[in-house]
Amino acid sequence: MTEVSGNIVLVGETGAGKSSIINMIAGTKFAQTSSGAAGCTFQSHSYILPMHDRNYRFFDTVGLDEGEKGTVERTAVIANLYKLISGLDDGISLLIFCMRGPRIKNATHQNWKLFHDIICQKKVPTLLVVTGLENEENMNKWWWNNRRIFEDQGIYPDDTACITAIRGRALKDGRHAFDDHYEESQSKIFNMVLNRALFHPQRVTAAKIDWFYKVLRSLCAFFGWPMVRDAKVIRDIATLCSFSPEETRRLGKELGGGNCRIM
Ligand SMILES: Nc1nc2c(ncn2[C@@H]2O[C@H](COP(=O)(O)OP(=O)(O)OP(=O)(O)O)[C@@H](O)[C@H]2O)c(=O)[nH]1
Ligand SMILES: [Mg+2]
Repeated sequence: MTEVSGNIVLVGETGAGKSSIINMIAGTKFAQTSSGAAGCTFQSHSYILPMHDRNYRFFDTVGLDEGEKGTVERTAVIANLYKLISGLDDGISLLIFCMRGPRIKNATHQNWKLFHDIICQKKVPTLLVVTGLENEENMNKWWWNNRRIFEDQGIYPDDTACITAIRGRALKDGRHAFDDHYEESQSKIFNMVLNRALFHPQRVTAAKIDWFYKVLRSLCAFFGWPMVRDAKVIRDIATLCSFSPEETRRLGKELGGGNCRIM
């Protein structure tokens, strides 16, 4: 069996370039990418990829965005996050937070808080990777020019890579428009992962239901969703997450303030 040195989770809004970064690390097209308006990755996928003489398991997650979501989609987003994180019994070594530059969106701040502060409880080193910087003469300069905006919003990454995650269109000579930026980006990502991934991964789900409840509450607050109180929705979440009857009862009590009959 392949020995894996750690789990690395990529998060960020839909279209940020998470799947493209996985492909860049793999050196081949493993993960599906999409230029369409709708999100492309609907379920988290994991890939074991070699980096020098180590193997890491990379998780390509479902992108979150600010769009209108119905109860069903909302439930699925929450359940997917839960399944992914709670399934990592051997912990997380690194979080890679992706965003699409050069413009900074509101969702960036919300997603950072959700993943870095709440889900990973500030325990896991977090890299900020800004994609879409192929038109910058010097990609690193983007960070020097914009760093203050991030710090003003409480975003302090452990390291940052300003990159181009695609090679761009093919040119007549067989090369591609962004080959130079792409290759520079690839080596940045490799170095950062090897330097920053923890040797001793952090487990982040000590008390399942308490943690789940906190995540749910924050998701609702950030995205302006009404807090989940409906018994059927709670039952759906419990089924999607494979909670035991006792866990389902506790979740219902937390969410419904004890008055909610859910079984
Ligand atoms: N110009 C440019 N396009 C990029 C870059 N990175 C990714 N893209 C393109 O942006 C689109 C979305 O990229 P994905 O890698 O599918 O994004 P994702 O974060 O996996 O999106 P979801 O799966 O929907 O969450 C694709 O068409 C990519 O080719 C980049 O650095 N520059
Ligand atoms: Mg994707």
